Amino acid sequence: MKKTNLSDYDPSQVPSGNGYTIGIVIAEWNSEITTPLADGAIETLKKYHVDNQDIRIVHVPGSFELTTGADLMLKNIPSLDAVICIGCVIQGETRHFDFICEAVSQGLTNVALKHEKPVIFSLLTTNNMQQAIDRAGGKHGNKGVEGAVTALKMIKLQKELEKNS
Ligand code: RBF
Repeated sequence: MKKTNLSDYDPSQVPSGNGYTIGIVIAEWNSEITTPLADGAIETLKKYHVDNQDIRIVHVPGSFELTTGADLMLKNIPSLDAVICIGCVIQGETRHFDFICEAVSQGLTNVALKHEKPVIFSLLTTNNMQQAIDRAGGKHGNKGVEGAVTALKMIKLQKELEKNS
């Protein structure tokens, strides 16, 4: 079975982001990975016509803080249509990996439901650094690009459903 790799997305299926305001929360831990992920997301948003000034970027120390970062952005910037959360957690010798991944996935789900806005999970959770490199512009694409495409699709979906309600 062909593996789905959204980095091979069909450009004709990506909605225009013209007029959308999008937040990006970037974790500083493993910045050699989160920086290319963020660059991929930003480039993709611009490619699909999101204005530079409508891309609002904040940094948080680690992936665990992505939840608070997204919550604070949505609370304080009411014009935001979605938030893309970018982090990289690499399996270590202790159970931190499990606790952080669990907290972030549950936390971001809760933030999305609380604010009723798309919150995009662009968190790499890998066994080692090479797997992260492969997904941050390497042989498995760039998950930041996929996060941006997902944000545009989810905003469009929300706007369509709200128009009909
Ligand atoms: N943050 C990450 O974004 N990626 C990691 O791989 C990561 N590993 C951590 C390992 C340990 C042992 C600790 C204590 C923290 C780690 N963090 C990591 C930071 C974490 O997301 C958070 O910033 C701190 O725990 C402070 O709340």
